Amino acid sequence: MKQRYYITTPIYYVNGAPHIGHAYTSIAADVLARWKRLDGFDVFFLTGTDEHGQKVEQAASEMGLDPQSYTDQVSADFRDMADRMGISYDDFIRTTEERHKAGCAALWQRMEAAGEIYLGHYEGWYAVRDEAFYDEAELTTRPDGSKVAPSGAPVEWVREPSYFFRLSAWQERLLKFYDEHPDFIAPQSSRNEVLSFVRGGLRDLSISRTSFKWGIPVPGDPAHVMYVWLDALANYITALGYPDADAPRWVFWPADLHVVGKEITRFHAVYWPAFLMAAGVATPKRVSANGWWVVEGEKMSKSLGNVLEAREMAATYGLDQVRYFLLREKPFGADGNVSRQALITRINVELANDLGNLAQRSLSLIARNCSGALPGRGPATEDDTALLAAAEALPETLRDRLDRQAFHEALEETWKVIRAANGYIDRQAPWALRRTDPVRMAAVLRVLADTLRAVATVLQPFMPGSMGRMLDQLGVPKDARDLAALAAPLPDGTPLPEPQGVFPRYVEAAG
Ligand code: ME8
Repeated sequence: MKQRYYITTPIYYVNGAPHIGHAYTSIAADVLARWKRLDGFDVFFLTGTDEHGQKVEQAASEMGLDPQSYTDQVSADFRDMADRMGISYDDFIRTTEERHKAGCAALWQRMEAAGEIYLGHYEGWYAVRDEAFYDEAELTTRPDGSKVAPSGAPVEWVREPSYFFRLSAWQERLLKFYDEHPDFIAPQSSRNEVLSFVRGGLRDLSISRTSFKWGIPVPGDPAHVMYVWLDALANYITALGYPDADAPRWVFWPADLHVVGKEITRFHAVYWPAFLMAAGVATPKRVSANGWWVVEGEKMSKSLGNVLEAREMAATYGLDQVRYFLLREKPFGADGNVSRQALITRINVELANDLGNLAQRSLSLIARNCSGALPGRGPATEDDTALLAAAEALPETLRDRLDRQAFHEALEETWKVIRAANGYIDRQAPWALRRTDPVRMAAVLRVLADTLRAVATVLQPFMPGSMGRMLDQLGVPKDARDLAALAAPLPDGTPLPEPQGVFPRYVEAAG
């Protein structure tokens, strides 16, 4: 039986249009989902939208719309972004769906039945932009006397009746949990942050609000709506049919990986496992946080007008080119800069030149000199063996890197092989062998074709469209494109289609 793998993206707030930051996290999760499928796993990949709470209610009212029609519109836009960015999700959950509301109410009831919830009064600071409560000590005072959260979000004083979750009682159990699961939080910096937050002592968490209506009503007390983070986190189990343990999808729980942005690790690595343990549900295996993108050195903001839209970027530079750039440019957990120049350089040097030209040169030599059919291997030289061994090692190397979400290393390792293949083709000079030793020429071209097949196979999760086209040109049948299929060589004489460039150079429009 296939091993299962459940991976999620954050569900995005529908208070504004999707941008490259949202696309990035979804693309990273998509690469992993596609990689696991390629590696023979039974994958369930979830994404969706987070539609309740004060922030969304305010955004709807600013647009003069009722929250439901507003969220319908914005959620559809996020789904369109996911579709156009090639996100291969198995389900797209919306927190306004009945299945979610019902599952979320059930989670509340389990926590309540376990004695983990009580009614009280909340008085303290709240940042609507972060949908988060803050302690006085976490805030900074601006020169004008106003207070802001560590994220820079303005805070307001809230005073209202509220249900609380007994988070204060979970400190020791959480610390033990992190200790027993050293890989639960990545990267290390996020793990350290979470550990020091929990070691610092936990207060009970306010989990309901009464001052607005746009949320899931608290079971048995509809004057309250659930805190949007409790509502949102529950999506990861409601999408699988929680609380129905017989739901066909429930077999995927616990999640193997929650991919998130670094600013929301506290919610995923502290509150979420505590809620689950309180309700008697298994905890997820790992939370991996991505760093923050800025654009040309500046934080993206509507007022600066520098918000990058992923679909527009894909239309300008190519979808696979953008996907490649985002995962290659920085380590996943680190912050990074989207710069137009860096993007163009990667497209022209690494994609068009290193990989595109290698494929084009190899395939057109086969088309011209081997009657357009895959030549057979000859007796292997040392040079052949070294290149083939490097190519054959790729699946194992990438498995290791991708299990740690080290996307940039996975790509760097693949490019080492591509660069080695470029060195090989220059040394072997098959174009010259054509006259002097056509048998050896055919053998060299076969080594190149096999290397390209391995490279294109492992790169499919990153660049599904272009690598699919490269595998077409290499004559690899559609059902022989997973990692396991690499073990079986393609039959000699496989007819190859006319080669066509896969990665055009990006040329600046004149003027
Ligand atoms: O936090 N760089 O939703 P959200 C990198 N609804 N990643 C970025 C980014 C940037 N500049 N901007 C956004 C929420 N992201 C909650 C989540 S989950 C149960 C609920 C990505 O719409 C990053 O992954 O604010 C971040 O965590 C996510 O978008 C935040 O999306």
